[in-house]
Amino acid sequence: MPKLITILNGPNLNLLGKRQPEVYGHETLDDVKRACTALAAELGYDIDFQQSNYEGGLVEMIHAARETSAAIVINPAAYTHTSVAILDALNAFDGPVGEVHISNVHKREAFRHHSYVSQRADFVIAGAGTEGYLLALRRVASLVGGM
Ligand code: CA2
Repeated sequence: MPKLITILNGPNLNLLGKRQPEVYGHETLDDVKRACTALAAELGYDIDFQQSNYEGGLVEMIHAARETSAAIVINPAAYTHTSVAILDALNAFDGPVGEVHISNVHKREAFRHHSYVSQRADFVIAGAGTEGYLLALRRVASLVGGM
């Protein structure tokens, strides 16, 4: 039976492809989900792909992943820069964690340069567009494979 990888998306990412294409591109979150599902199948994994606009919702999804998933890929969106709660939840997860940002946060405003989640993430991909999700998926799969 294929192992599961949880892919989590934070606030406002439901608007992906619908606003600010100059920053986040033209692909929608459904497009990203489709591409991740196809790559995961090639790699021998199933994915649980979710989005929430609520900090507590994301915390609960991370708790659920403790029981179901071999790895987490997370784009915490604005909570990247504010959420100790998401960091604490990720610290209670045992498998690999990849942090993804569609935009290059380091080329943007100073408040986007700090990430609480990076204190837990095994790697960070920023500025690769939505392809960053696929790169992260390959990397967590190889980390799970090597564990
Ligand atoms: O670059 C990223 O992926 C971010 O995590 C996106 C967050 C931002 O707060 C982070 O600093 C960097 C924002 C997500 C909002 O996504 C939208 C997409 C389309 C239209 C409006 C918002």
